[in-house]
Amino acid sequence: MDTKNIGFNSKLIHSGGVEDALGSAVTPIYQTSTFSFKSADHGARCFSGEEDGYIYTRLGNPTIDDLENTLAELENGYGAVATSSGMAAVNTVYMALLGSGDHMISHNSVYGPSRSIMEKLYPKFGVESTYVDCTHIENIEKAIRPNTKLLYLETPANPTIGITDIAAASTIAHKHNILVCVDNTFCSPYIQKPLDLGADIVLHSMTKFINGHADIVAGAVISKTKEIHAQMSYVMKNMGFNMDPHQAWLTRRGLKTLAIRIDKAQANARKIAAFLEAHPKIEWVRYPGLKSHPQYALALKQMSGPGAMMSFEVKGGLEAGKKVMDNVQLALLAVSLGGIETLIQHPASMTHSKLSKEEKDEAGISDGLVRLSVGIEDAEDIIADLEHALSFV
Ligand code: LCS
Repeated sequence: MDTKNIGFNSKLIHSGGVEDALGSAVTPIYQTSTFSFKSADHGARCFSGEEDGYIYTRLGNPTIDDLENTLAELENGYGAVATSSGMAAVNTVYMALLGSGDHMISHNSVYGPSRSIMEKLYPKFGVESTYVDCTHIENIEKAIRPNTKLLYLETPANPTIGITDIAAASTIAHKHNILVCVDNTFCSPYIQKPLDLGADIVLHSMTKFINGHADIVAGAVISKTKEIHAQMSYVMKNMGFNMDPHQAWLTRRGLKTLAIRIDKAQANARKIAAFLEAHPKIEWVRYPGLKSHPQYALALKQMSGPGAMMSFEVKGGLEAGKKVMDNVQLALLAVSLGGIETLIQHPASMTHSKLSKEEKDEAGISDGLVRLSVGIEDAEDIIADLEHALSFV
């Protein structure tokens, strides 16, 4: 059916499907590396693009198409490329849009490797970057140079939960012919649609909310226009950042329950944030659903809900935070996020450990910051777990 004009929840279930000869309700796993041609001429037509047809799985596969088509519809983009990991998606964007002599501006607290590869690897290819606090929009304008090609945002940011105004940032960037990419991992399109707000590209670590079950690593890049999508597709296919069909099938299955998973995790997160904020042993809590969040009003404007990610600091800094992490029983002490299980971790020694002390300080990643990804367990049990762990402080 034509899924263009159906609602978000209906798209989660019905978009993308590739019809097969047996009428499968679910697009099957086409676990094949290659596809045979009907004739030499048919093969030539597929290669020239004269005829649509599958050639080789790195270049396209029906199970992967099912996922990519769905993602493009959910984010209101022209097209999507699915990648083997979120970092493959990040590299797809960097490689497609940046070359020797180009400059990128980004937010100072993005996922650790998204920043460290830009500062440690990309300078080898002549790419320059500036990291500023993009939650203060004037910092973006100040950082623009004549050679700036890309504004790379992550909002809410990992792990500070800082929120950048996507519409305002896109207006500034576009005045200077700069493309805007938003890492939408913390929200998913259920909560935030960066392309509708003015961005040109959206990326995801689908390892997180999109798949939602902590059983695969995956990524995606969704582009607003045909031209940008073609650039992303070229890099993905030729750098070999592609996804495996089985990985795509699992991701598409997980995606079907995105809205109901987020509804439950978010309802839990609201209760947990309120509990933590009122707790005498907690210094502060950063959660877009709390009025104390510095960008609370912006969160209400550009996100349809506060999500399920928060960070907080226990009074007593790192040692106190470690006591909490060592004494939780229901929550898993683990990196990653956006799954059905509650995860707790310490960014300064884990996900953001490759950043220098100065970079962490500048980004607001204090040694005592603890990050919580709220799952879909019973809120009372998560709260009881945190309360018990906090009793050790
Ligand atoms: N973007 C964001 C915002 C992320 O949080 C991550 C991973 C990535 C990109 C990279 O995706 P991956 O290649 O892992 O699929 N974030 C992680 C985290 O916070 N803990 O472990 C991984």
